[in-house]
Amino acid sequence: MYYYSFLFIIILMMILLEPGKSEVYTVGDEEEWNSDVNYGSWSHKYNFTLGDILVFKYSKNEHNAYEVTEASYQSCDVSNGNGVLAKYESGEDEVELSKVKKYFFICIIAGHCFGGMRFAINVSNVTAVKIPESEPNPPSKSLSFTFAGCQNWNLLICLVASGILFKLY
Ligand code: CU1
Repeated sequence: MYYYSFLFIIILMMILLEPGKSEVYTVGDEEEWNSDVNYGSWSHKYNFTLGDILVFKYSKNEHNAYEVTEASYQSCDVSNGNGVLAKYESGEDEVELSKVKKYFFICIIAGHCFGGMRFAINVSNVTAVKIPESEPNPPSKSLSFTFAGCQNWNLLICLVASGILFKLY
């Protein structure tokens, strides 16, 4: 019986912790952050939520990853630093999506942005999206035949049910 309680707690924890888990996405997946990759289609593969992390992997000095405004994303123009919100240039940049908003990323090396090294993503709030999934969990109902659960049941039915379960275990 102790073993089953322990198992139940583990399962419950997995269910409760799952919605808040942040994901780590390597931009471009195995193709990483490079020329000749269609990042428009890459960015539509996933639902990005608050707290997720984007990792830009590329050869330092060959590329970079700038977070820019929508205008600079459209024009590929960040001359004089216009429209730049953040600069990432290490070659392995981790960018936490810490705001619910639309993010725009480009590479500012000449020709790369127009060549395809740009994408936009919509970051949504975890709780707003995941609420339907965390509604009453069926597992907790099927495991409510404990003595504590007897308060909610006709005592006789409950004791019989508990007796059956004890024999089964
Ligand atoms: Cu580039």
